[in-house]
Amino acid sequence: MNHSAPLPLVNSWNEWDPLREIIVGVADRACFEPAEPGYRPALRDSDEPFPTGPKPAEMVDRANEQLDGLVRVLQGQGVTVRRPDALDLTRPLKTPTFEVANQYCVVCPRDVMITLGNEIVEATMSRRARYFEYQAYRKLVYSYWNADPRVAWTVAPKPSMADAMYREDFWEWPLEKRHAEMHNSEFCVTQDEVVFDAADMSRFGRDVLVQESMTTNRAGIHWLKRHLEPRGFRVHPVHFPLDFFPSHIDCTFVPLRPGLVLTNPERPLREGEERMFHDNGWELVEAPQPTSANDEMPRYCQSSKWLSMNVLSVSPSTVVCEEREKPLHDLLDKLGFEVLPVPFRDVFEYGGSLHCATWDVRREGTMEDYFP
Ligand code: DAV
Repeated sequence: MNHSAPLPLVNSWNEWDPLREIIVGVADRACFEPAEPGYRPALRDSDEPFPTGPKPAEMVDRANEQLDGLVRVLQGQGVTVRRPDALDLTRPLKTPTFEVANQYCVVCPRDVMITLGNEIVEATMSRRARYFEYQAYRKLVYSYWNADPRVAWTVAPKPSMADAMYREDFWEWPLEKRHAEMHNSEFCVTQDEVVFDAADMSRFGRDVLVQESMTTNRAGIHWLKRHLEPRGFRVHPVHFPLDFFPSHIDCTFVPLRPGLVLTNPERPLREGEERMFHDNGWELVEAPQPTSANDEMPRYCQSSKWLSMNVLSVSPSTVVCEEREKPLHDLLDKLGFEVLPVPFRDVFEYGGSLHCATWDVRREGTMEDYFP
């Protein structure tokens, strides 16, 4: 790399190169996620209805404290940290094609925004309550885009999110139908419109994995292919057929450095899809069981226990992990990583852990070909 030329302000080609600048979410004014055709929040421990409306102030404060703790750890590593705008998320939304009672939160930029080299891509999103979440990041995007002509900015086509875009009976499918449909990768979103969340992607230099899921359909992957492949990327659709409710790849398949991916032992890749890794000498290492079972996750958390592996790389040798996940710390230690433990469980009910709650804007490095 040429060290005399400063990096473009937006420059991130993979999940692990040395981190220079990152966005960390904020919990201010967050609401409970509303039920909608693309989503059915539920309590694990009771049949009571899932709460609605704004989250109580003390919950928001607890999450913000932990988000601020992550910010301090990253700053301690010399990383520039910026934050999105706290939108007013509490009012009902009405567009020509849908209505929803309120928005959700701006805690998880990873779901909405992705850096692909020197380009920022805003995802289409898949849920009504998250349709306008990009607005929280627009000031940041403009600041990068105005300051550096090398920065590209693309907004993916917004879907209608009308009733017909969804298969609402998905949520009531009996287990047998779920088994059958899962192999066709058919979930709650139909294939008629381009739909993807940014967090279904994982970046490996020239190669970008995209998970087909509840939040990313085949039309979405097709759009990404047609957008990215002329720019020198290769887009690989991937599937984890044992995950009945797949959403976002970063609790399932998590690259940590060239040659090493942390994998989910309960969610193997579809047969054949691991070939590019084996053929190129990459090691797939299974994550240990999380320290909490699914029913021990925080009460309003809708994610699985595998938030344990939702780690954030500061460099190819330094990884931020949730502080309770000691078995994972030990594994990473054995693999030669320095682990920075951070308490983060109060953030889980906002949709994710350390990787979800961030969006890396600038890392060192350039487009490498790890799978020649
Ligand atoms: O395993 O529940 C959660 C992803 C959160 N954005 C899971 C995936």
